[in-house]
Amino acid sequence: MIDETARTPIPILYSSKHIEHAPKVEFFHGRLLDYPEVPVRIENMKSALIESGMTRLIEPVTPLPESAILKVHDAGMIAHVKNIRAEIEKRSTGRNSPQYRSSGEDELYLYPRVFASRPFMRRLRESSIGQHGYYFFDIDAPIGTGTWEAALYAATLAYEGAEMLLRGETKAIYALCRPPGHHAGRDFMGGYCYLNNAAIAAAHLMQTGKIAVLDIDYHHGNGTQSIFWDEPNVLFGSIHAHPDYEYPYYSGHADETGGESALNTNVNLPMQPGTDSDEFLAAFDQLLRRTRDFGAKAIVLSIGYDTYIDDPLSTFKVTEETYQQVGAALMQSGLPVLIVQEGGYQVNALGELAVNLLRGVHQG
Ligand code: OKP
Ligand code: ZN
Repeated sequence: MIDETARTPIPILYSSKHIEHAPKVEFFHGRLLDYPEVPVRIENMKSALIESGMTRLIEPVTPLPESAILKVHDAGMIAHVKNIRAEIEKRSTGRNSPQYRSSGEDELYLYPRVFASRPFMRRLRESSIGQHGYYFFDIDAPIGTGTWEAALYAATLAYEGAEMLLRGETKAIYALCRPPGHHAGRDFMGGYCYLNNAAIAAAHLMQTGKIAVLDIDYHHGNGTQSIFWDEPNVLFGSIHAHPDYEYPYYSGHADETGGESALNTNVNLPMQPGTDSDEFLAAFDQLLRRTRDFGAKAIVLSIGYDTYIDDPLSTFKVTEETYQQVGAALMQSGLPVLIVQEGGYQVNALGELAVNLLRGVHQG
């Protein structure tokens, strides 16, 4: 056994602001299900990582500069998420509040419901509610009064991680972002995501040269892909469940290879249901090869543990040791690495899976 505490600790970035974002339900095929993207996900990872003895915890207390968000996101979308708070408060306490309350006990979250989805409806409205269906592409990312702060600090963690790499303080960092970000594009949100944490970090890291964003969450990172679609200096590589059978359905195909000014800088490796550890690791090696050929100066890893065999959202069969191999392979690239948390919903396993990943990073 290696004495893990004897090595330089890996910084982990955490903020307690995420706890105030806690939707209770999602609407799925006519049923109300428990919302899978819960605060305890991050709390479990945080405790396990501290107990592992491999890490040191950093909690930023001031948010990232707004200019860093605006490199990646539309100002109107940001204003919408910030301003909708007033709409929520009005509806929670106003004279018409009872009609919006189902039980009277839970905090109110606004869910998009009417979508500006065809040219004749695609008009940005003045009202908060009118804007809601313009900026969302699905109904899975509700907004409550704590959502903006949580998203802001999740982005801050990713940005601070990028800063630490730029200062050369460390070779690897883990940002425990929540809510996740990879489904958020320049001017759209959905799939539990509001601000694209990984993209904000990558955009900041671009000052050192070309950057690779490798996304190994179970779901295709449609937001990150779209943000860097026409950007020749960012390679976006993704392993995910094939969009023929899995969310987000409209992107993630292998023939999506980049915009006209960024040909072959987008690499999608869609996988079949039942994908196992060997297939997953082989695909990850492909992404690392592409990263090397691309000449990237740093890697942002969008990590989702929803590829895990026991994840409730997954059809993959990736086992717990596999994340250690991922971590080791990642460090074999020799590049500075920022790990950004995306999905993973088997809450009781997440601590172990995160520790395994860092064990690989530590040894690799
Ligand atoms: C976010 B991330 C399951 C419904 C699934 C959206 C999935 C978003 C995944 N009951 N809806 O990529 O892990
Ligand atoms: Zn996912």
